[in-house]
Amino acid sequence: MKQKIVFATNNAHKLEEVAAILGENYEVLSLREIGCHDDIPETADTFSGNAIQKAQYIKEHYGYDCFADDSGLEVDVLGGAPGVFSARYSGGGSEANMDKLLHNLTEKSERGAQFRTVIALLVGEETHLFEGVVRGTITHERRGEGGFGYDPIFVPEGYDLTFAQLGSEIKNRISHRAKAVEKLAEYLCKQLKIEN
Ligand code: ITT
Repeated sequence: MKQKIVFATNNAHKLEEVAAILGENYEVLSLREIGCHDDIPETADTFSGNAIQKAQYIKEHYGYDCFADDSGLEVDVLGGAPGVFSARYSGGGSEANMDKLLHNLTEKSERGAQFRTVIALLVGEETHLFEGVVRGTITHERRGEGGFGYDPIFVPEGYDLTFAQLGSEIKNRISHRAKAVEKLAEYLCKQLKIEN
């Protein structure tokens, strides 16, 4: 039987990626599927703080064991910005966020960056954190149509194409989210074996 688990996110792209990475043994329930249409608060100043806050909100208001991720892009030469503000960097959507970032990197040759995800899993009274990082560089212009957020301007280390060009199969194997979700899956799998 599939193990049901709630993913506390309003981002449909993240939900799709995580369901694909977790694979057939899990049924990942969206917030809509548990009847939640709330704007979940996200006011901490760290990824882990925000991930815990989002998961705790669902646990407190809806009673489900669940996990949430907080993630973002950290650019070396900008001191780790946009970081926890990745979704709200420009005040507009993804296009405006990329415009602002490319503008802030104009004429900068040092373009190292990383995507980072922290997943908080709340089961019973326990909280567990899982982290994933992928290093790469920021391009000078958008390339590719796939993915979401900053994917068209991020080239992961070891590749020449952006996440948006590489497609979901490769991204879901090497991304920050993939690395964190693999650790989550390993943990859930171990728990399941202990319980049965
Ligand atoms: P939830 O809080 O509802 O989960 P969100 O989109 O607000 O959804 P975050 O707070 O974690 O998610 O913000 C992450 C932002 O960082 C996201 O909106 C993107 O702009 C960027 N980001 C995170 N992971 C990404 C990825 O895999 N590819 C491209 N951009 C990503």
